[in-house]
Amino acid sequence: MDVKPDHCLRILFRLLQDSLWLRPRSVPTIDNLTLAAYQEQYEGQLPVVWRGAYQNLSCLEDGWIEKAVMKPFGKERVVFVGFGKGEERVMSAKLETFLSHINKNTQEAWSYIQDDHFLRRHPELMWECPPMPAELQKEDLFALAPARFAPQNATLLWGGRFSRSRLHVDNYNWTGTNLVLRGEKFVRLIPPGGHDHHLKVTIRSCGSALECVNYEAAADLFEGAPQGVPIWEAKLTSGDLLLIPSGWWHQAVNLGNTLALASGLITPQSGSWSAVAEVVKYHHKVHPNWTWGRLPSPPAPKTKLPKDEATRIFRRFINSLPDGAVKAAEKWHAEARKLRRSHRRSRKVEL
Ligand SMILES: O=C(O)CCC(=O)C(=O)O
Repeated sequence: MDVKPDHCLRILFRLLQDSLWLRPRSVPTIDNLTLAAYQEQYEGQLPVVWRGAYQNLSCLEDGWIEKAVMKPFGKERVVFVGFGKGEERVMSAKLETFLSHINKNTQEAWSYIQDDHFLRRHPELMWECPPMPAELQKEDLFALAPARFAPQNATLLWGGRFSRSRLHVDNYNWTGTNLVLRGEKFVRLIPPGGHDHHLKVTIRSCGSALECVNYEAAADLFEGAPQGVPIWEAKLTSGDLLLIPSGWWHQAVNLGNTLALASGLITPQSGSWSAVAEVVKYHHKVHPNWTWGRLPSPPAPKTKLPKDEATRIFRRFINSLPDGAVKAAEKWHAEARKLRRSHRRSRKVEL
């Protein structure tokens, strides 16, 4: 066979590219990252593990979880995902019952608390242990919106070995945060790009007060990751805060009894326009007849949006929301209140 040299070079280049892509790249871990350095080097660009973001907080001290969470709320019901016989089911049980099984997980059968309501029922826990540092929280553009549109953005994550989240992109393409308080987890991430067709993606409603599109993939990055997709990875231990840029796919697996808090925010350089686009995309499909006010124009692609421009865009977006979105958000809150009351009632009976 006559093989041309440029053909050989192309094959060599492809092999090199594949081997680089097959080998996951490490997410940088930075001790004592400053907000300015984060914004300059990582926000909207690359994931980073911020080690030491929580140095002086009592929630990282030995015994805090037992004293502040397990003892007072052991009899309260929590929402968890149970995996068995190849399927996941959303279930609920008393926290103490869940924890009594946490070391019994196997590869084939595990359970994982992924509860969006628990921390909202107990805001005092978040005063002691904010899911993200205050200086980052201050950057959240959602603060510009009326409270009825604010998403539930504090998830309690608690699971034993083998338990894992699904590969997904966070709602609103926001900047995701994942703070580990106890134990260890392994996280893999994929940058946004043209590789979604490798991941078997399902698109649903995100289920927030202000609806948006949610992306979840059938692919599992810990069980034969898809070929030709660039993967980044990090191992998080107690006190580590992972910051996930806008639009990055991610999935985590717990390596032992691991408690973490996940949250998110919309920052000027990571997702302000993309959050708008996700909300508009959802409503355009589901409520094509709703009337919007004047939407902001999209920023030029790949520009670094200054804070005042991002703020202007987000404000105009909020002001343009249709009446139907306002009513839907109010209905959503009424239902969430009912759910919280029913939890409180069940707590009273059980005590
Ligand atoms: O730690 C995990 O299981 C991942 C959680 C997560 O990505 C999320 O809640 O958005």
